[in-house]
Amino acid sequence: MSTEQVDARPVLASARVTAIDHVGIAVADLDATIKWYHDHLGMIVLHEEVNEEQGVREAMLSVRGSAVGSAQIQLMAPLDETSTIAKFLDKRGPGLQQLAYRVSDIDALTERLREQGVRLLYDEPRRGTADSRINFIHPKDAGGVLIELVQPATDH
Ligand code: V0V
Repeated sequence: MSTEQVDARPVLASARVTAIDHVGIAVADLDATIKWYHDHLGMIVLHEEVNEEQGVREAMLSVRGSAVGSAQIQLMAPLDETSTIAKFLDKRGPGLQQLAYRVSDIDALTERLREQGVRLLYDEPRRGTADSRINFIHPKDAGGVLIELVQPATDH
């Protein structure tokens, strides 16, 4: 093992991806889509909120009886035409918009990613679902996938 690999270990231990948190789907009509997931797949809403800064009304869905911490489906509808999700719907139509990884230390992880030349969309993490802290890796640096990094709130 090279010295470089040994040196990276403490950083990796504190700042790493711990799980797939959710898959984000852009939708035009949130209520109609929630009903579709319920009626056809039996999925239930665990959480719903409006995030003004991100320009979305969103719902987190899960499978009934799933373990705490299981990956969820995030349905996002635009609040208005300036929303990122409105632009996405205009360009591509409804569908998969992002893949979100849960991380243990978003500050340390994003610092390391920057050092590695990976573009983050925000200088500092912003407020995500349920007071989590979020940032995004530019899709051009992640094989065409918009990757969200999410550190849940400590009391969540
Ligand atoms: C754009 N591109 C994508 C993409 N959006 N590729 C994969 N997945 C996506 N979702 C591609 C696009 O095809 C272009 O490729 C290139 O990236 C640049 O796109 P653009 O049209 O010039 O840029 P915009 O204006 O569409 O912006 C794209 C970014 C924007 C990613 C910068 O969507 C953004 O800021 N996203 C982060 C915020 C966000 O997504 N908020 C909503 C979720 P070509 O054509 O040049 O090859 S809020 C949320 O998840 C919350 C609250 C939470 O989970 O807690």
